[in-house]
Amino acid sequence: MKIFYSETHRKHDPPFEVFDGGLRVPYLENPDRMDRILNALRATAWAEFSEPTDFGLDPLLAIHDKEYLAFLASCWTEWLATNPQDPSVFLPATFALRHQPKKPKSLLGRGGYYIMDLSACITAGTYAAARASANCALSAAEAVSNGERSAFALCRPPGHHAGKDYAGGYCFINNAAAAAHRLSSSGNVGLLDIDYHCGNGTQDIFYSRDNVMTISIHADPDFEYPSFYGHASERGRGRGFGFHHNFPLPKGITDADYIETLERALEILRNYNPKALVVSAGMDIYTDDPLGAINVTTEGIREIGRRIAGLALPTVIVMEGGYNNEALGVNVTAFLGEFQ
Ligand code: OKP
Ligand code: ZN
Repeated sequence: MKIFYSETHRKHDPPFEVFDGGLRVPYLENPDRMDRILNALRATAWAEFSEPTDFGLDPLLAIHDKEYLAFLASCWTEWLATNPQDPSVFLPATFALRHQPKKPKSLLGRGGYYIMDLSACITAGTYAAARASANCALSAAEAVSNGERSAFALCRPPGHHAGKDYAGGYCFINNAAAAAHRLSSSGNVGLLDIDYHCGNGTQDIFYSRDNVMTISIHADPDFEYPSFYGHASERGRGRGFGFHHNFPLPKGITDADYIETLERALEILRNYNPKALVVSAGMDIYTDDPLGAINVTTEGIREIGRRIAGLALPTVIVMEGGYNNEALGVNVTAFLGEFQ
């Protein structure tokens, strides 16, 4: 299997994050996650590593707002120019309620407008890392368009919380959406998000479209981040109505219940009959994940991979979350191994 990976992710290494309640903790979405996955993949017989191609800004402008991307690009330089008290991260503490969408001029104002929460802090290398991450997803999409049965985009930072014009949940550019949009030029695309958290950014980007069917299986937003999106009642808008599905899950569910929900999602995809599939593969569904509260085992993750692979579609697998670093390698290889 072709795996697209860039060392550029290391430039994004925030020194801390702020948890609910205000506690400063080491950043959970850290470079060590990639090292664990890389080590496990290198030990397999089937992993074939490639550098991503640089696809430039156009494929990103197709899914993100121009001014939002400009904000990401210039934020760091602008931040340093303000002589901040703590120059290690850009992190606004005032957030926009978009009921009255007045775009602010100041840097911190734009931060509060374009960032959803305190986990998406920007550092010197964040924009470069996010661009490289998106290029991994676009490269995997290109490989699948050129006939590969599947390809893996080893993306970091992740992308599924990044909407048209906002960052959030460790995400800045929506890698899976970039891949799906690219594939949609040659036919309908299915996008299945199995990360523990609702893929609200992906939902936002494709909400009004009928040529990318988006499905997210995740912890119920009634108790879990991202709180404002991911309910079953959110079905799409306009011509996109009926082309988005959320499957909110209760706390504590185990393999068998997860697979039952997965089968309902797969049935929708079979009926849609897309030309290609993108999987937002978050491993935080794992039972021992520090951010997760459901109990899917490594064997469960392997079975999820087997069933998705059973769709027999050209498939781009995009790395999203997963924060039990010790278990990440074994879980990712268990999942990917089913696509051989
Ligand atoms: C990113 B991905 C919950 C705080 C949540 C952000 C979580 C982002 C998850 N108390 N902080 O979907 O794995
Ligand atoms: Zn997640």
